[in-house]
Amino acid sequence: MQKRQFIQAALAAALACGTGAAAAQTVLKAADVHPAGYPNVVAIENLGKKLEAATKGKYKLQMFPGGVLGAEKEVVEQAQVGAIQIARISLGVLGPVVPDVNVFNMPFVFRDEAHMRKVIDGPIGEEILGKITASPARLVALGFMDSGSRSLYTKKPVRKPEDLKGQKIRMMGNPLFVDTMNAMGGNGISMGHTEVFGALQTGVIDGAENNPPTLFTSNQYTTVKYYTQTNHLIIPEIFVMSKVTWDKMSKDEQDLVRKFSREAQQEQRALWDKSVAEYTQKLKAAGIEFINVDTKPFYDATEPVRQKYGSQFSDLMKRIAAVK
Ligand code: BDP
Repeated sequence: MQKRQFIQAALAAALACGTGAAAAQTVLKAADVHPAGYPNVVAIENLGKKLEAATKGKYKLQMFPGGVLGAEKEVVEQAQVGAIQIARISLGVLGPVVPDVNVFNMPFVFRDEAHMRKVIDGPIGEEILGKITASPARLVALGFMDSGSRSLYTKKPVRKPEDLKGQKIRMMGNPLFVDTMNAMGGNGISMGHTEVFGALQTGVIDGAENNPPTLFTSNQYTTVKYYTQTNHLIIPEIFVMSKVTWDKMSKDEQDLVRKFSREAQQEQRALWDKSVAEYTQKLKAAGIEFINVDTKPFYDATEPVRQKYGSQFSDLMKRIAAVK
């Protein structure tokens, strides 16, 4: 190629890069175990759309719902090394990686969901986000999401802790939860979310615990009959960005991510409330029997768990209790 022609070609290529957004595009892979359409998935997708528009296409979020990038434990590991850029996970599975978050993972630490929202929206919530980001986990905490209350679902009815005797109940992967279930009277078995449906079908476990939208959308409801409203865990969800990705962003871009994350948190909450009502209806229509129980015996039974794991957070737990 002649020198002149070469320069022209190089110029044309450079121009194409400047105008064609795709050339300079950074894809942000986002992972969620929930299916498309679930409130958390929708809110993160919308965060991505806003970021793409605000950065004129420099960033494009690609959502991988339904657990296709792995169980939450693996998703966290991939986010830590930068293979996944945004991970939406339960705080439950983050506990073994960032022990500070376990204060929210304690059974009955919140009086109810309204209490939990007040706490995560206030200074304690900010502190926990800050602790995740400051920890050696290499994750930047962007925001919380709602996950309602977790209650028990089983093939045999449960009305009191004694009814759980001999029942194998799946819990999220965190020793705190296995201890919680054992204290509640059952046998806690930890496994990843996407394995639970099969384990219930084959009888490897007798039950599990979760919120109504998850129970329905995971199809687990087809394997059980009773939903006992123990509300023993009220665990916020969290979404984090890989620090590898965060560090490559400019300050302005980071500010945009922060702004859209706050909006995602609020958007998910509105979607969440609708989804709890909708899926509670669907579960009832599908014949799941909701059992209202006195939660006091379950609260009392789990006191040793709060003692064991909560002693390191005793000041923080007092502050949480004081939030009205
Ligand atoms: C759901 C959470 C999800 C967890 C799942 C579980 O939204 O993040 O993976 O529970 O039980 O409520 O593993």
